[in-house]
Amino acid sequence: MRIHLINPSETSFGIGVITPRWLYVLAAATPAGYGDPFITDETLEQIQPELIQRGDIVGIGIHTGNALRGMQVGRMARERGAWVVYGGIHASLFPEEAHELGCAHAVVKGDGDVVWASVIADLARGTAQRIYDGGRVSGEQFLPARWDLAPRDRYMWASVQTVRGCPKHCSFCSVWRTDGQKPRQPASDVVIEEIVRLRRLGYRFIALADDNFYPVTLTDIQLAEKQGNAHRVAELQAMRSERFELLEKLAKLPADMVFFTQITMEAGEDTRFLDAMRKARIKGALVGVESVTEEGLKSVLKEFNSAGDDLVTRLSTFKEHGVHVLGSFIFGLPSDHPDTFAATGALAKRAGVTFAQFVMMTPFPGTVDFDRWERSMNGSVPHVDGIPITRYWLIPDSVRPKMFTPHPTMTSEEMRARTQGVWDSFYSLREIWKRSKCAPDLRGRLAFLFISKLYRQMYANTGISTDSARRQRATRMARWLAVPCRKLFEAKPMPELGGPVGRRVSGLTSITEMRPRNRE
Ligand code: B12
Ligand code: SF4
Repeated sequence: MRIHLINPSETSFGIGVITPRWLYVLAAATPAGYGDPFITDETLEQIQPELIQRGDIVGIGIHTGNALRGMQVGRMARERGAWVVYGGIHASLFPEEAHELGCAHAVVKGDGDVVWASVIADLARGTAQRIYDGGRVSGEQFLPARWDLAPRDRYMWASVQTVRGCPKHCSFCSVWRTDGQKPRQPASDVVIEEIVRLRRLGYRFIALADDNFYPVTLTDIQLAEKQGNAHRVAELQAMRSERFELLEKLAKLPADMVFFTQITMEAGEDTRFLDAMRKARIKGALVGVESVTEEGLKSVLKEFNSAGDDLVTRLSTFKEHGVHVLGSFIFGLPSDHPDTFAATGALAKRAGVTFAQFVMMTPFPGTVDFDRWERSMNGSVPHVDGIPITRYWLIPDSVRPKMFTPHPTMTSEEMRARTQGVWDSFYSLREIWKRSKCAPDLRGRLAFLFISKLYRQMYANTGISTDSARRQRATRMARWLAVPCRKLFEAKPMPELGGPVGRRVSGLTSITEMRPRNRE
């Protein structure tokens, strides 16, 4: 009995930008007695069916965008006589779906870190349950990933998680519902140890796959103080201190390391935090800007974001403090009109964001938007190819609608074309070259140009409602660009790098310094 872990994808680029972390976390959760799992990341290459044999266990992790491909892979594995288990955010939200489609033997809801070993043991005994609930494991139970199993020459960035969950409740996001609103943080030394292992292997670019790297804001603390809630103040301060502790330890890692994270723009008012990020070499962050107008922000329940000129100031502050912004914007909100597209593109340029993504409003399951949309159908849901539109991820992409929530004034084709126009303008050679001034020399500027073009190809035309012709064109271009780009992320392994030395004071690790690795 062999264990397989498969990250499904319709599109394979040969090279991956970021390692899918779940694959290597589940590999770590696989009991040693079964040997190292066979890992296939289809964003690199498609699975070879002959690898799967009768009696093997196949774990497939799905989010909504790759659920359909995940079902195809599961069906194929079942036909070959394997036991098929689904997990991941989509399986957590729809645990019955893979069963109904005849693809699953078992489905895991929630975190796999702890429950995966019991699932395997049950399958081996022939006593598998239909559905397992892995729950939300505590920060101490997060498993560091098995990076020794990752192909070093295929990824640009590795991924490490420093916090799961987010206290906000944006209407288009399911994270706060699935991962919870209470942030869960592993001990900083555990995070550092994992990063050290990655650096030893030759990874120096690390994406912090966090939902929100800044889970406690200054406003949260002030509010709790105003309410006279001493317990809450202490709790928030402790969480904030843990963030600073991690940042200080990151700063002690080798000087060539580069980190990237995801964060709310509230950090723009906390320059002490931004400075600590800069020292920790967190050189960039995806910031969910979503909309540049107050109305737009209100409609996505993100009033804590700034709009207009305040937004420009907030985003510029990141850059002034050494943290580059990848601004993420949503188009297709009810308050959007034809002028919104160009205005958003212009604001992104004015605010000096280094990268930007412009995504079409998509009602992802588990979100407030999805619930609203489903309710708005009043029980009479249109079907496409026999599939209710509220299960759009199962509709083959050749007939899948391009937009799910109709806009009051614009057609979906108009919005798609205008969105593409913004991508084209933001990523025109001229604009990229202007932005490339942030690089120190000509080589750096050329590297910036390549990466910008690759980013545009990988993300502008690969959304869930993109048709296959567009996706194929984008994929061809991305495959071509990915090879030279990955070279830019290569680093010499540092096998001698030591791990953190911790001195425990009142149960807290207070001192961390890097030491040469003990050779014994
Ligand atoms: C980092 C990240 C990214 C990164 C890196 C992606 C990568 N290569 O890994 C980037 C920035 C590239 C990205 C892009 C996108 N992302 Co993203 N991303 C995340 C984020 C923040 C963390 C994912 C992560 O690595 N977590 C750490 C691992 C360890 O956790 P995990 O994947 O949940 O796995 C655990 C369990 O789910 C379970 N599990 C998972 N698989 C399996 C399988 C089995 C068999 C079992 C037993 C258990 C199991 O066990 C694991 C360990 O506990 C999540 C938010 C989240 N909380 O999930 C969003 C998230 C997954 N992304 C999301 C979206 C929408 C996108 C984009 C479509 C955004 C966009 N519009 O462009 C793109 C799509 C990219 C693509 N083509 O796949 C949504 C997905 C919503 C949905 N219903 O599917 C999420 C949930 C965020 C959100 N706002 O709602 N993303
Ligand atoms: S979009 Fe970001 S800030 Fe909003 S709930 Fe999701 S993770 Fe939190």
